[in-house]
Amino acid sequence: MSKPLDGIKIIDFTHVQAGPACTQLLAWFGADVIKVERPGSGDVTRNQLRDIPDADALYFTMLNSNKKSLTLDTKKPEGKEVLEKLIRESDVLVENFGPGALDRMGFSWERLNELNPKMIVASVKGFSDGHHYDDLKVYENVAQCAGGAASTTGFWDGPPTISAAALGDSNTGMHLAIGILTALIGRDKTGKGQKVAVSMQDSVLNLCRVKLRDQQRLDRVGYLEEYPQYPHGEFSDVVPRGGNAGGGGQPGWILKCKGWETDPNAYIYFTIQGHAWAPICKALGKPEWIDDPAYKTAEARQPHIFDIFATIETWLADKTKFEAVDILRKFDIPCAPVLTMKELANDPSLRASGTIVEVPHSVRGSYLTVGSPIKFSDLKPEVTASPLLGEHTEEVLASLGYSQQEIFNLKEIQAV
Ligand code: CAO
Repeated sequence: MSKPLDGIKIIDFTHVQAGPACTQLLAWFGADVIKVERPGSGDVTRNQLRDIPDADALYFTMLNSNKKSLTLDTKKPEGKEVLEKLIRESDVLVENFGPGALDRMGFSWERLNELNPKMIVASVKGFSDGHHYDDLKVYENVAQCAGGAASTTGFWDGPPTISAAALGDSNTGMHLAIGILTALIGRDKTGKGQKVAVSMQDSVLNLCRVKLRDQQRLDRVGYLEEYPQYPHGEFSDVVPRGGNAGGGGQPGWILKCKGWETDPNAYIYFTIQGHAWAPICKALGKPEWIDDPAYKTAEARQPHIFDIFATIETWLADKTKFEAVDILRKFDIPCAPVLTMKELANDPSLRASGTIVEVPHSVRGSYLTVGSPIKFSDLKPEVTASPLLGEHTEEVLASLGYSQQEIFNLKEIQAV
């Protein structure tokens, strides 16, 4: 079956997570993604957090499916020559090296544009060009701190907290994928390539948009009525950490269910939608709350919202998280069990939808990974194994016109 990105050739000069997440997505949708890796070692994640000796780590396999691997020492003149050939016939180059690394290698934007004016050059950096921190190397948690996520995550009486979700890495990769696809559509109109840059700080901040909303509301009125600090606690002049409070206009919290004393994940998230107050009262067996002036409106409920949550927890005490959700869903209440990775890995719905997939691998046996979260009516992305280091070196070099002898020579001088 043909795929929308068939025929788009991408030089994947990425490593760790942010860049590989982007190119993996494009590979699922049909792009020919050639991962360029340093001979002998390759992407550092091949070796990080290994669970099977001598097999590529899951960190690598889960971010590099559907790609080819070409080993190439791009600091050697012979390696540079191969890369130049590849650049001349590719559509996109994606990189997430530390600041200045590509320039030092001799492949500045100007040089790349000269080699192939139609090529899109896409980069991830920690901070945007010209930012006062643009010389910094950045990993996930650094970005979460710099992008406003850490100062607004966690509980008010604890330290700034990092989210387990890869807001800095994979999220930035997704932003970059959107930028690349936009530039490809732009190229269809202009015939020209362009530079696409996404910073991890900006991508985190983009997801923290509602917190910037809250800062401005706080500046204006001095309080934030949906935060647990309202109305009994104090507000300073910065957006506080709100624990598990709902971020929009719907109060919500994580509530204990049966078994919470021994199971750290026996919880549900419960949302109190304003217009769903009557069904909530019915579900909880509290019909008298429906018209009680102390409960009837969101404004009346807010001062004692935690007493309401405590009442709901009493109702939950003899129900597992799954039983509770099965009851509450009948009343149209937005809620979900707090699911563990083990539960998600074995969830039949996620297996059926291709969100969790099992991928055969020649060295590991098989492994689980997250498939495409984007579903199409005319495309079913198939996830294939990540490549072994240099698995496609000969194939790619031959496609560039190198003879067997020339490939042998490149290997001899360890340029590939
Ligand atoms: N052949 C020869 N050299 C190669 C090569 C190849 N195929 N591929 C990479 N290299 C070289 C680069 O030229 C560079 O060399 P110099 O520093 O001498 O110029 C070096 O390898 C890579 O440097 P780096 O700064 O990218 O790597 P690092 O491990 O020191 O830093 C990271 C890693 C992620 C902090 C940094 O790359 C970075 O800040 N990237 C941008 C932000 C980013 O994407 N972070 C997210 C990572 S996911 O958590």
